Amino acid sequence: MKKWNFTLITFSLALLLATPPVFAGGKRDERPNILFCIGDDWGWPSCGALGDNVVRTPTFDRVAREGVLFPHTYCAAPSCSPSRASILTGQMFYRLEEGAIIWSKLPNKFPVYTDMLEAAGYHVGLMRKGWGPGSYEAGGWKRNPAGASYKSFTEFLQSVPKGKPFCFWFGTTDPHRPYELGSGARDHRIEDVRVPPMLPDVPAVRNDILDYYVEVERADREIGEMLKLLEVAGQLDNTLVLITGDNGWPFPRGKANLYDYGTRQPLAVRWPARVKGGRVVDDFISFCDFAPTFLEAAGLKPTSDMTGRSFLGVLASGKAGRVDPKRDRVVVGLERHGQPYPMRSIRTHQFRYIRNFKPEEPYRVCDDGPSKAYLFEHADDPKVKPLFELCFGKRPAEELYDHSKDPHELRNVAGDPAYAAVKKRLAADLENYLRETKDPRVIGGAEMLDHAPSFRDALKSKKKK
Ligand SMILES: [Ca+2]
Repeated sequence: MKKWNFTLITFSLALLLATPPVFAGGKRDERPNILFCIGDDWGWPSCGALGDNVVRTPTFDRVAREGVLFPHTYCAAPSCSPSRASILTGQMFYRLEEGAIIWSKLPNKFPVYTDMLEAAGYHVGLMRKGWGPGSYEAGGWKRNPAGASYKSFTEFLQSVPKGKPFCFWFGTTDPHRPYELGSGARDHRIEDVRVPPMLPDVPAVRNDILDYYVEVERADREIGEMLKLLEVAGQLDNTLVLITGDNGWPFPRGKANLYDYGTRQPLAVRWPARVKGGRVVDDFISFCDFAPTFLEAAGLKPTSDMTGRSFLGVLASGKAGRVDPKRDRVVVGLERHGQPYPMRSIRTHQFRYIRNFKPEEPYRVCDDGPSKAYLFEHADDPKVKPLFELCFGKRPAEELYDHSKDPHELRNVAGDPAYAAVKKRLAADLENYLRETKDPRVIGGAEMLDHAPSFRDALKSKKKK
C-alpha cells in the first residue's frame, strides 16, 4: 500500500512538472498566477509607500508592505506604446522596429511573454488597455498582444479552466488625462500638496496634481477589489502580484522626458509563496526585466533576444537594500511622443546622463492640462521663465545631473569641468550598451523609426463611428 502511495505521489509530481503541463485527478498546477496591474501615466513617487503623504494608495502600500518595494524602477520609454512593447517582449523598445513609436504597430515577429505563458498552459487575459495605443492588427496580431480581452476580472476568473494557472493584465486607463477639474480639492487639502521645483507652485498646479491623485486613487481601489476576489478564492498567496505605471506623470518635464519624473515608476511585488515580504530593494529594475521574471516564475526560459534580465533571484533572495551588484544602472530612451526627438539616457544611483540626438529645436512635448497651460500663459513672467525654459526650452546635446546635490535634475553639469571624467565614463557606458543591444539610432537603420506609420487618425475615426 505504502509503495503504491509513493508511486502515485511521484507520478502526480511528474505530471505537475511536465511541460506542457498535464493535469490529472484534479491535482492543482503549482505554478503561480500572475496578476500584472499597470496604471496609465502613474509615475514615481505618487503613492504612500514612496513617501507621498497626500495621495491615498492603500492597495499599493499593502503590496509593498507584504511584498517588495523597488524604488529604483524605470520604464524603457516614457510613452504608452513603446513602454508596453518593452514589457511584453522583454526587449528595449528601439529593437522593436515600429513598436518603438506610439500609435504605430508592434510587429508580431517579436515574441511576447503572454503568448509564451499561454503556450505553456496558462490562461491569459486582459482588461482595458494592453499594448497600445496603435494598431495591433497592422502588426499581424489577431488580438491585443497582452491577451484576450475581458470586461471584468470576475468574468476572467470564471473563465479560468479548473487547475490552470492564469496570467492577467489589468491595464487601467487611470490616471491618464484629461481630469475632472477641481475633483481633487473635494477631499484633499490643497495646502498639503508638495509641488516639485520644476513646476510653478501656484493654485492651478496644486489643483492639477490633486486631480491626478483622484485617478491614481481610483486605480488603487480597483486593484484592491481584485486582490479581495483572489483572497476570497484562496488564490492570493500563490499569485505573483505586480503593480506599476507605464510612464511618469503627465506634467511638464514628466511623461515623454527621460528625467526621473518621466521614467521612474512605482513598483511593488507580492508573492508570499516564494517571496519574503517587508523589504525595500534598491537595485535598478527595468521594465524589460518583467517578461523574463514572469517566465522564470512559471518555470520557462527567456528568449535570447530579451535584453531584460529576470529579477526572480532578487525577489527570492529574502534580502533588502542593494542585492545584485550588477543592477547598478538602467538605460531608458525615447524616439518620439509627437515631436520627433530621439534621446537616450543612463541612470546610476548618483548620476543621470542624457544624450539628445537632435537638439536643434526646443522640446515642447507634454499632454495638455492646466500645469502646461499655466507655463505657456506665464512664459514671459520673470518668475516663471526659468521653469518654462527648463520644461520647454532648447536642450543641449548632453545633459548630466548629480543626484547627490540635485535630486530634481534641475542643474545640468555636463559643461562643468569638475564632472568631465564622470561625463566621459557615462557617455561611453551608454554608447556601449546601445551598441550591444543594437540600437538603430547608434548602429544605423533609424530611418525605420523616423518613418513608422501612424494609425492615430484611422483609429480615432474608427472609435467615433
Ligand atoms: Ca501612459
